[in-house]
Amino acid sequence: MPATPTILSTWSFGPVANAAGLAAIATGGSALDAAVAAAGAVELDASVNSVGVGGIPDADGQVSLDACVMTNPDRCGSVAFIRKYPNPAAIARRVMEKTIHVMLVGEGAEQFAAREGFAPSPLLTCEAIDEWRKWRTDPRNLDQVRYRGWLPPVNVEESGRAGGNAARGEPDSHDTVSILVRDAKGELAGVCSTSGMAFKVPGRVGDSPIIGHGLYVDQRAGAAAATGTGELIMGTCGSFLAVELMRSGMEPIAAIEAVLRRIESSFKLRTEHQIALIAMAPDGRWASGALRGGFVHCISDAQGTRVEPAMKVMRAD
Ligand code: SD4
Repeated sequence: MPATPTILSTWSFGPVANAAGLAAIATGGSALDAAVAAAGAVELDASVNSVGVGGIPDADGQVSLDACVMTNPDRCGSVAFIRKYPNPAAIARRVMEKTIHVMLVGEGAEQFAAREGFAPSPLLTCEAIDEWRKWRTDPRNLDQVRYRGWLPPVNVEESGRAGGNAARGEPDSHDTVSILVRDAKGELAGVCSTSGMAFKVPGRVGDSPIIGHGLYVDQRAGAAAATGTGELIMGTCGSFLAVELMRSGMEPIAAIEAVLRRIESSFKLRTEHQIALIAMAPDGRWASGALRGGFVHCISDAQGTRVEPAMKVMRAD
C-alpha cells in the first residue's frame, strides 16, 4: 500500500503551505510539485511579511527574494536577489529543470524568469513600507554593530525620539517558509523561500537559497531545512550537516540537536538570534527543533494537519 504523504513546514503560516501542497498531491503531483505549490501559496499571501509579496524590505526600502528547491544532490535549483517576481521557488525549479546551472541571481535571474514566461508584479505592500519607515526613522538603528560601519541614510532629526544602541528589526519579523515533502511513493523534496532578514544591507543574501545551508535533500539520507538568522546557518552548513548526521544513523531529532549545539558552540549568540530546523528521514520519520522558544512547525500526515511547537528547544533565554 502506498505511504500517506507527509508535509512538514515552518512557522504559523504552515497551514497555508501544507494545504496547497496537499492539493497538488491530490491532483497527482509529485513531492516536488507539492513543495513548490506550498511555497507559492505563502509567497502570494501578502499577510506574510517574510516571504514573497509583502516581504519586509532591505535598508533601502527594496524587497528582494531568495529561494531554492532540491530533491537530490544532482537535482537542485536556486535564485537570489529577485526584486520583480513574486514566486522565486517556481523560478528556482525552472533553473533546475531548464539550465545546466544551479543558481541564478539578480538581473540575470529576472531575465531568465521573463524568458520563461513568469509574470512580474510588485512585491512591496503599504504595510511593509510603513514598517520600513518606522525602522528607518528610529535613531536606535544608526549604530548597529552588525553593519560594521555601513549606516542607512537616515535623518536622525526626523523621528525626534531618544537614541540608543538596541539592535532593531531583528528576526521575529522575518520567518522563512521551508517545506519538506515525502510523497506516497516515498520520494522526498524540499523548498525554502524568503524575503530574508528585515532591513538587511542591500545585496545581502542569506542561507535560504544556498544549497546545503537553507535546504538539503538526498533521497538516500534524508532532507533538512532551516529558518532563522541566516548567517549562523551559513557558518555551519546547517541543513547539509543535519542530513549528513542522519546519513550516519542519527534520528532526525538528534541530528537537529547536534546542528543547534554546533551553532551554539560556534557563535557568540545574541538574544535576537533564533534558528529552527526541520528534518525528515527517507522513511518519513521527522522532527523539528529550535534554539529558542517561539518556533512552530506545521505537519500534515495520516493524522491530519496541526501546528505544534518545536519538539526540542535548546535554550530558555
Ligand atoms: C535569512 N534565514 O535570510 C533567512 C531568514 C529567516 O526566519 O529564515 N527568518 O537569513
